Amino acid sequence: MKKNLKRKIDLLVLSDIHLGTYGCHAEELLKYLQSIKPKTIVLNGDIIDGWNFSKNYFPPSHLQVISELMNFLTRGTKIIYLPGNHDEFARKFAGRKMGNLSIDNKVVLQLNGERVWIFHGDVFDISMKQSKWLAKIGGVGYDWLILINRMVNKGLMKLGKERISLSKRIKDSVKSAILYINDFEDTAINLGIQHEYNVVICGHIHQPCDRLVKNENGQIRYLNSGDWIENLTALEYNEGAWNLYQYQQDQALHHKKLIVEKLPFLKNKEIFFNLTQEFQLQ
Ligand SMILES: [Mn+2]
Repeated sequence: MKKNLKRKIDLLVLSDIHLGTYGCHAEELLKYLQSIKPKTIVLNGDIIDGWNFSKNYFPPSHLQVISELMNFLTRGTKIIYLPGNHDEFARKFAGRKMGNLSIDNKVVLQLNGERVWIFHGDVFDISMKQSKWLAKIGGVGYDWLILINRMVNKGLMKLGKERISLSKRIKDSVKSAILYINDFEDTAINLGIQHEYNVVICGHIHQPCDRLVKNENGQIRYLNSGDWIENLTALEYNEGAWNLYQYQQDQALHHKKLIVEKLPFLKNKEIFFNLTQEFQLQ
């Protein structure tokens, strides 16, 4: 039997997977998860998209991501889940621990003598606090945009033209979006320096980043794990070094076959039928 050589990683930071949305690249994420063996995983928010749950879109590949994370837990990987604004329902469990799984709002890790501060980052969104509903509409609109984008790209590919990213174009061209990203990063950096952390790690803005910042108050490394809608990125810490993983650059993985887990993903009707059978109510 061919031995499955999985890449060992001391710490993996993943965020903004947005399971349950059209934009989520669950299959690519699954391939990535199947290629690694992390000791600890920090799920840094927006893992499941609760806002879009009502649409009833949750394909098997999205369920398999959850299953794969459960497999990690049973194999001894520690998972620290820091919910974000899209999965804020889980924030009610902050401070709880169940075996290898713990839920919190933020975490401080000591890595190679460095103080590493990890949190999702929506706490900086004043607009979120003031008009949550507006932000929610924005979130749904974003998912529609991704869907329209996919159809446009299908058409473009048929015509032999290159794919485009509408949301990236909008983000890059709208001044307020650029300002927002800059503001977010500056806020995280300044707060991190103020609290004397060596590294600050966020998610939320779907903008992967790894940079060392020095200013008059001190210096810090700012990292952002990006997302699995547009950038398909993660942060890996191994043997004392950080690496911004980019699926798009990982050519070897593109050709690898996805192992589809044969799980009985039942329809609601079947689940209830089985239940009544199990209890002999029929
Ligand atoms: Mn978020």
